Amino acid sequence: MSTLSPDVRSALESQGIELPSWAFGNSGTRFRVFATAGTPRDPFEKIADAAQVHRHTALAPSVALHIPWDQVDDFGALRRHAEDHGVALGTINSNTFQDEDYKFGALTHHDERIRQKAIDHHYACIEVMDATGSRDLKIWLAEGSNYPGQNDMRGRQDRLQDSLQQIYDRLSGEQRLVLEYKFFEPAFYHTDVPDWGTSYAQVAALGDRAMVCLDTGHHAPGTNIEFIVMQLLRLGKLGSFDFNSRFYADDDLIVGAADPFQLFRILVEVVRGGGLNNPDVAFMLDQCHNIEDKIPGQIRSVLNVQEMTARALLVDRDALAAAQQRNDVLAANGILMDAFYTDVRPALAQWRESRGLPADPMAAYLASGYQEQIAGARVGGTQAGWGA
Ligand code: PSV
Ligand code: MN
Repeated sequence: MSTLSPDVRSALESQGIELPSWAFGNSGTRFRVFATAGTPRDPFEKIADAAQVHRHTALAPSVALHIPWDQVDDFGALRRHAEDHGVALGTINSNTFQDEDYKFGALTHHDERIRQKAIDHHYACIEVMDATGSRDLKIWLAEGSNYPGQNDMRGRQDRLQDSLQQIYDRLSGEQRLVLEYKFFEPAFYHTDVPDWGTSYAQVAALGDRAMVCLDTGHHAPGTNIEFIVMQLLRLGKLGSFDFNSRFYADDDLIVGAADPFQLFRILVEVVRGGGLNNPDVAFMLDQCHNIEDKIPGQIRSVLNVQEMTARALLVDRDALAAAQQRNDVLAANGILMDAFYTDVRPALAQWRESRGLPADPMAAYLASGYQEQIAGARVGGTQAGWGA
């Protein structure tokens, strides 16, 4: 395919994908965290790197922060720094998974002192949001148990509801709470928010500005994620995506790497359900680049989302609906597959050029000299890592 229709072009033009600040720091597995020359030493340098992704793709206008990893003295200054670099500060992620006190829980803890400490952390995150202009507070909880009988799951669920309510009541204006689910890790017997249904039940009890966050790496193998996307859009509760890719566990690899077809199917449901360019549905990445360079890793990620969005937009909806109506199984499936198998890359390259963007953002970044520049300039200090 060599050209995109005006409808497809205008849908793609509005697409924005939020980058995670932590993608620019060092990361790794529990076996080794590998350092990379030029890795940012602080949130200001992370933002500068994120801005490179936007510069070459026009796809990544905002950056999510993780607190306390991105704690700074002056969030107003960080906000201005981001604006000077042509990006905005986005979602604020709370973190209750790296403090000794939270070994047995945070927002679910039966010890009222610890539970209050976790609630207070979220109040502090809301203050950060006030300073950064962020709309969304994203909560992912590393809470649960490892052994049957270890905990009273019901009591924890009740305390979670109460904690979330207190946090929700602290939000103001347009601010929202998004609750992310994950069925395992670091707890392996039960987690307190394991699935979309639990997240939905919790946020539905809070109010309109509480939504579900779907991280594509947080499901059991074989889960039909696009069904969940459909259902949450249908219910008006899909607040955000954390896009990444998994082969085995929560791999946090480049989105679309393991299963481009799954990414396509998810985006088909996004388009079908009115989730594309819908301000209620934030597209974010949640990834770590363990062995590949981080900035090109993020460029590849946003391009993968763009490419599969373009293919999803190619689905001939009228023909599909007609085939479905007449129960023509093979024709319906064929229509979907035709869109999936259409190589949109030449058309996307041409369209980028027509907008003054590089046809090949990966090559343009590599040729820009930025990687060499940061490797030479960022000497000394402590490189940011997952967790700092
Ligand atoms: C948990 O696995 C998670 O997906 C949450 O979004 C965290 O904030 C993030 O990963 C940390 O990398
Ligand atoms: Mn996530």
